[in-house]
Amino acid sequence: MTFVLIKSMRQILIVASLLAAIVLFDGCRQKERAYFEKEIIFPEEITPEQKIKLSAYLTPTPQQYAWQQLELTAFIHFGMNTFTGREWGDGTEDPSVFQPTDFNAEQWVSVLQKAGFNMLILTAKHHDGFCLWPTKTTAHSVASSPWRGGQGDIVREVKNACDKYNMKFGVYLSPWDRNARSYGDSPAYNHLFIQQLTELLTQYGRIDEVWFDGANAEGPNGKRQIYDWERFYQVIDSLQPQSVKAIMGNDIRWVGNESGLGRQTEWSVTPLQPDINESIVEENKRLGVSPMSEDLGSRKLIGEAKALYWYPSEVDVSIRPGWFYHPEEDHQVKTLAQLVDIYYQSVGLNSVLLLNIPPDTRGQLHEIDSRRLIEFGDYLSYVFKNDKLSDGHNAWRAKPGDFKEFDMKDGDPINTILLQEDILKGQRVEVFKVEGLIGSEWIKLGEGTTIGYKRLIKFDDCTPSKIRVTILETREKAAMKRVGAYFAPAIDDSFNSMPISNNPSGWKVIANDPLTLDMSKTMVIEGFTYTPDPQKESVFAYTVEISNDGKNWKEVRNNEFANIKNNPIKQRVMFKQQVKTRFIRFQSLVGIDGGNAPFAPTQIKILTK
Ligand code: FUL
Repeated sequence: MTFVLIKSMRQILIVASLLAAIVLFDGCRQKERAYFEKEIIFPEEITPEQKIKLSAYLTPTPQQYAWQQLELTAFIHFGMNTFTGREWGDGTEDPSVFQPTDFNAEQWVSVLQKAGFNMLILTAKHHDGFCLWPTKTTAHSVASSPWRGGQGDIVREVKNACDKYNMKFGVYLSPWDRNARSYGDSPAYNHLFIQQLTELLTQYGRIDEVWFDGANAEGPNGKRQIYDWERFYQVIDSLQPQSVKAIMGNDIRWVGNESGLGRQTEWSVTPLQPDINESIVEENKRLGVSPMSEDLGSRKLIGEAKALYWYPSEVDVSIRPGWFYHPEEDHQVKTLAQLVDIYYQSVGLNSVLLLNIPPDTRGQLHEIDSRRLIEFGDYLSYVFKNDKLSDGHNAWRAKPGDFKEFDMKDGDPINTILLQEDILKGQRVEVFKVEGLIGSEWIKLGEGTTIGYKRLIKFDDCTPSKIRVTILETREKAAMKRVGAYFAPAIDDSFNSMPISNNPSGWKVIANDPLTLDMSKTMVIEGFTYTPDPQKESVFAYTVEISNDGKNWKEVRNNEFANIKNNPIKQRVMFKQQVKTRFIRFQSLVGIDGGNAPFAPTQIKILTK
């Protein structure tokens, strides 16, 4: 407590001298001022206007900044519920029920890595209290299960796989524990919880995120557990100082829903207090804010605040209806279009996406989920590796009303603009607009409020020759880091698009030129997609043939990718009517530059219903 007080007094002194500088230097901007990492505590005499100005100098800690750049992170809910079919176990489950039949952590991590994910957070203990590592604190763990003869350690195997694939690793440790007898007897349970935390943070090497769930209820006998958050944080800060603490942790804020929806106005600078103790809860009440509030950073709110925090948002959502695997939800895996929407509404709205993919009872990601993840990763890299601006990487400073024009590389269509502020210089933009020069007219493509680390704006396909970004309102001169323009192809979810290479159903490429595929059984096919490779000459004219025995072939398509030279995007070809076939072959007749340009297995996806 004394420490907190001294820290606060020091803060107030720093803020007071900064304030003096602002008053003194107002109107004379050549001097770059000091920044505040993670928090600013306001002195009492400060005006609302001065608070707004100061808010522009708040920045993330290095840990928060590293985390923000991960963008795509994966949640893995795996545990007792996987085997009981429940979402919340009650803690009375028999450990013998936990028995993955073909556990393979490398399968999880390799799929996630291919799909572009940068961190995996594992439910080391969910609310049922069953620990996925052989903890000394309770017998309710993998050590009491028949899996690997009681010698197994899920946390270890997952961490080893993450290390092998260069994937960051985090742990979810549920404070609410429906198995621990001490739960509700506050000091005793806090002691147990700290021991569990210590085991996880000392036995597995580097941990980059610790996720404390907010879900909570009374312990046995109706006793309410009072958690010692301050001590939990100290344990993490001392054992894994590079780690961020999420949700009931003071580095990363829950976005406020589990549907994958960010806010249109998303301030990482907020008066919502991240630490948890009674006076803080009171202060949040006074301001009327909680992680679910729509407004977490307006001028009005800041005007009423006593302090501000860098407390950025994380969007957690499951690829399936539940957080744990249930076979009856196999047909409810989110579609590619839904996942891409979620991406635009999380990463594209100044948040990190934490997408949950629950392994099945084998202990592997289900084929449907794996395929969808790879499609998702392929789609994102296809879109965002093709920036259509030639000069969007140049940083620029913007005061209200300032704009900058950017050149499009060629006459490609676009439908997405990416904007980034340099958040190491604070989050400052309050209103912006984006226009495109179409013919001789500037047409508004989109507008918005906050930008922050990243903002994506989606609009109808168009082909401007220039892009103009105008910063209309800011809290201080904004530091713009990056502008990008992209084309995101429309996604038709009424079809399944099946990859040929690494096909989950074991399809085989039996010849490369012409590209010939054996699907091992008769399939009903609606068409195919072809994604040109910018490094290679694209196919121009082609035929597609089908066969049921691999010997007698029938042509079902003989055509050209008419505009592929000017618009080298994914081509979708639908057959006049669906075909039933076991074998299919794709013959390139000529490339766009007159050369021999065979189809490659990685470029083709088969569309089925
Ligand atoms: C919630 C929990 O109750 C769910 O089971 C899940 O773990 C989700 C991420 O958080 O609060």
